[in-house]
Amino acid sequence: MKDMVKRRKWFSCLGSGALLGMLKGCSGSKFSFRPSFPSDGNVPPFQGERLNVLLIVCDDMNRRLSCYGDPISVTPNIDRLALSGILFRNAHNQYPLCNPSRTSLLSGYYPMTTRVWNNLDSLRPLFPDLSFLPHHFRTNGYWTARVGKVFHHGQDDPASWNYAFPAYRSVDEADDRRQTSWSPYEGSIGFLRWQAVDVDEWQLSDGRLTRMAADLIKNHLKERPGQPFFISVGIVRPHLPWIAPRKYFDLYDLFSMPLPSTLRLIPTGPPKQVLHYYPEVQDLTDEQAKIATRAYYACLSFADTLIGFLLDTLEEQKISDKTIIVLTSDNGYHLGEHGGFWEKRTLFEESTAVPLILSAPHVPIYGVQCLRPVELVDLYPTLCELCALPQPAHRLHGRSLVPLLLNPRSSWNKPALTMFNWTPYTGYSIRTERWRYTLWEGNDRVLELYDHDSDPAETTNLAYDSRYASIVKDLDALLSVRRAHGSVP
Ligand SMILES: [Ca+2]
Repeated sequence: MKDMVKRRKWFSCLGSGALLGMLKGCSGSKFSFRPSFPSDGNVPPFQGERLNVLLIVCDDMNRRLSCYGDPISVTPNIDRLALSGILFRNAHNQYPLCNPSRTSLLSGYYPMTTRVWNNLDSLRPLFPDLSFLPHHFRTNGYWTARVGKVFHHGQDDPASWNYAFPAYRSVDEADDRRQTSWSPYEGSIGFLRWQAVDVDEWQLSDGRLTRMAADLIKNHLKERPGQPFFISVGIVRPHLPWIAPRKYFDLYDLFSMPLPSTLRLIPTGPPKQVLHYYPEVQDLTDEQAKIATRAYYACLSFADTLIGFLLDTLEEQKISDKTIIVLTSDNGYHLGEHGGFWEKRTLFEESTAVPLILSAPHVPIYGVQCLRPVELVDLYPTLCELCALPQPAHRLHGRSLVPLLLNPRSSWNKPALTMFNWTPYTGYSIRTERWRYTLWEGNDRVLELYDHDSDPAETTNLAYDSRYASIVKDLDALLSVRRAHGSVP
């Protein structure tokens, strides 16, 4: 039976290239794609001309994307990026909140070691000399630049960049005023605020920053020909407030908006103390939930257009075959699941899972999906290996994804680990291909186990069902190994 499950998943890997190719909006794009056929062939080591890196980090973007199977999402540009690379279906952040997640991704350390667990903490008191990912590229001959929010606000690492544009919302005073003076917004429920605006993409901060990033790429090619770049672009949408040009709201029919099956189902798995609902948004009517959901989708499609603009820039500059592109997000986002969560900061799938698409021109396999559980902390060693850089002086906690890029069905025994602290508990959750296992440690130990083969919405906690005792035991051992690995610098 186990073998059958595995084989079925292998087939789904094989079929995904064709599936992606059928997605709406993929044809007629300017981004040229290689034909899609997976291969198990051996690949020579990465040599020769050093590749550029474009790292796009969105904010609070979950997997409601058509290339991830979402039935209504209009994200043609992310879809075409997926066609040119590997889409990781089971990728997870290490701490579902902006600053802790970004610090982990950029340092290569798990949050148990960074000790960065909120948006004000800094890694520097503990690790004053650590080389963040872009800094490591800079010291190895790359020209590095940041546009927008890459590190969290106030946590930027100046040594990482040859050039850094302002962070989001300091880019344009007029837009700052526009964003803050829209109060009351067109609509709001508690902290959920949205506005369909009658300006185009390029008058909003995310659009301005994206154009700046494109100009930066063009200028770099003129001014420093031959020097590879590492440019990271932080796109803040779909983070709140959900502001987007009106045409993106018009893409979605309000009454067709999906509502989660768990909208009014309070979970019984986690300790009650960690179910930190916001009362003002917990008990939305169906119509309110649909209005909020549409605003989120509008912002997803707005971000998608900006991502497309960056892909077009690489194409126009004839460097798409010399540039590694990574698209991801710092955390996922709940749209009402599990009894009315509208944010992240839980250890459920919607909060830990992030989109992750990696397109490297020298990887011969593309347009396929990988089902193995991977982590944002894996990006540091992956990008080092893809660009033939030495690993940094500190011991990275992640593992290079290159074996999965070369063969998305490679055996892979490492789960994805996400932690979250909510006094009086600290939770540690691992995701394998089939299971989510979560351990909450406080004055007592609380366990959760969900079977994603039969319960992808994570509604039935199997941890205390004796039939699953051996699975709990195995996963607990796996979690212990991962925690030990990630707790030592
Ligand atoms: Ca975030």
